[in-house]
Amino acid sequence: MKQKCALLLVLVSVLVVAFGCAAFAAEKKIVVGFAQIGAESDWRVANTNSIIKACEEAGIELRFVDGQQKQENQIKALRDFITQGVDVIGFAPVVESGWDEVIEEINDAGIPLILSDRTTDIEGTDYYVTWMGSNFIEEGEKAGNWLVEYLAKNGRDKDQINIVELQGTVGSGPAIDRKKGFENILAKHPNLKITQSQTGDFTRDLGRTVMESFLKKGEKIDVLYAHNDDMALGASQAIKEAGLKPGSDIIIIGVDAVKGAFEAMVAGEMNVTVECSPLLGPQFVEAVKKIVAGESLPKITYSIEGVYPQEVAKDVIDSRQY
Ligand code: GYE
Repeated sequence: MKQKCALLLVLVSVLVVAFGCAAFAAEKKIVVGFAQIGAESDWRVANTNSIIKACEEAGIELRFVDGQQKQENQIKALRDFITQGVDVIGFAPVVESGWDEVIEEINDAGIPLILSDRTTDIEGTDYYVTWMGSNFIEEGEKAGNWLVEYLAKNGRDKDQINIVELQGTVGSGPAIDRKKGFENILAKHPNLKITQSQTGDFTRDLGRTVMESFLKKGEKIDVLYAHNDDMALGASQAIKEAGLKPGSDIIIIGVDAVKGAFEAMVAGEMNVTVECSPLLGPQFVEAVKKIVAGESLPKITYSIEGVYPQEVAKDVIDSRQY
């Protein structure tokens, strides 16, 4: 009898442990580390919210670090994720260069890497699983093409047009490529010239102060091309303070298509915004799940995006999600 009881006890204990383990395995959350750039623009805030919400909804444990636009902060976050042994790392590199060492460490640790929004200048594509974001060269080209058409519509296609440019963060993918794309179009139109160009680091404050300095030079300015809407909106303030009308005295082109740009267009103070979607959260979560399940993914997934000129702003403003 005693022996039987002991056997039963052992059996019950084994079952309890086995069920416990199974339950634990079923509950074991996927842990993701995400090294974000910062909170420099409305675009970035929308991007962060999209990622946090999608992870929450999917029951993924997200370890989110805001790098405050500093590369060293992002490198530290990535190293911490390695130490913590997260399942997957998500990363939006603030600039393109200087990541070789830390990415090698991620690769050596065998942690799958998803690039979100921006890329690096590391050769090849083996170091990451998948990248999702926008085609920034195309965005610059869309901005240039819109300008060419707009000038033609307004009978100004033969005029000498002076353009000032507010660039994004120096060395970042979108700043390099939005400049390149825009210049690809200008190259076909010698009467369109960039007369002043400086970085505004994708922020509203710098957009305003750099525009102030452009205006102080006293040269004729026909067009402002800003690499994002936040800088365009900051610059618009400076234009008003100089006694000029943004959107009519100076044509204003932005990128992102954030709510603020639509409000400015409805008020007649901005002329166009080229869309760049920050709503990458759902796609990011899909990628994480597929990686954990051992499924394969495409190396690049570009967002599908449009161009919104002033004349459509009133009709679409309410449907905008960011
Ligand atoms: O356009 C800008 C942000 O990398 C696409 O970063 C992103 C850019 C976006 O700060 O507003």
